[in-house]
Amino acid sequence: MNRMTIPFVARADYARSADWVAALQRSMPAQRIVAFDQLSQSEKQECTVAIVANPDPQDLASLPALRWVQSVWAGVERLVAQMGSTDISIVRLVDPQLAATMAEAVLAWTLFLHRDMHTYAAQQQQRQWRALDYVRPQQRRVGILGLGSLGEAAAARLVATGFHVSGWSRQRKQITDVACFAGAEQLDFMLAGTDILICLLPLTPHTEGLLDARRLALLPPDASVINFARGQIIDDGALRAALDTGALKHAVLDVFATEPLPPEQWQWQHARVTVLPHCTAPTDMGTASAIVAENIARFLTSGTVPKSIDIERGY
Ligand code: NDP
Ligand code: OXD
Repeated sequence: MNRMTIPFVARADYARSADWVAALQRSMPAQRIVAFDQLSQSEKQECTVAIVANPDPQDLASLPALRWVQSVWAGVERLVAQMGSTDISIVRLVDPQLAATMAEAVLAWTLFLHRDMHTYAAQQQQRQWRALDYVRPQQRRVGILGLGSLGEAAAARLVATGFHVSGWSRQRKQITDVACFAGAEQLDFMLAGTDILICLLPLTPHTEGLLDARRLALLPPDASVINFARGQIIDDGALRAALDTGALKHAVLDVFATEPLPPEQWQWQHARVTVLPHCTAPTDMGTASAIVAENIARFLTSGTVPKSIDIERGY
């Protein structure tokens, strides 16, 4: 089989391009992996597959033979939105290591809220010596929005730690020890019984602004929110209002409508907000490169494009 040239396409300012090209090359020694800006005009005519990290769609448009792109990120919502209707298949990263990393982060920040670490940090600022009542994990109701590759792994981790776990997806799922819900009405029901709400949904036209003022108000008093998915899924004004009044106890936010979060944004200074710099589940270059290499090898031997996202559905 001829050596194929496969471009790695990322935004011009992406700092890790060279590292990715090296890692991907190591996992696919029989192919030639090359940064997009190193491609010659004739090579551009021939590329049928590209590996991407949040690419500029115009770069992809300059590859006329392109059949599919493999993202090294799990979330491809920006690419889907920017590509619009397209014949190019978009394959996102599905990596058990990524799911394990996310599940670890979900457990860590759920415990942060469950054991009131934010309250103790605030009390320390006031030199206040006050022990809060202990709540067993079995008494804490954790609800997960999105039971895909990340949500399901997170649910398993929370169940193993003893939490009372429920989850919501588009199609109702069956997961051992997880109360599963689907559809708009069941979402309202689930929210009313959720102390810690974790968002692991993709951003789509259906999920944008999903957690609005009405739905946030369904959460019981003292509930908290964790958003590890995409900022636009929670209505920013509604979240701020619920935190201002104390209707929501705390929010752990790893994702924002604009990233990096601009210095003037309210979340930085809000006493009830923990800001994280989109760091909860970084892609592991080693495991991801191996998965990408397998997908590309299968394509080269059988012509099979891996399962791609459904453009209509948005994820
Ligand atoms: P999946 O596609 O595997 O899972 C998505 C889940 O959301 C599925 O359970 C799906 O339901 C559900 N869902 C989608 N739309 C709706 C809807 N309208 N109503 C109800 N449920 C819905 O995605 P992943 O689990 O791999 O990733 C989820 C998101 O996590 C990514 O899109 C990305 O935004 C984010 N992410 C964040 C990272 C970080 O570091 N902060 C790292 C990686 C990803 P169904 O099962 O019925 O299809
Ligand atoms: C991803 C992310 O989608 O980091 O991989 O959000």
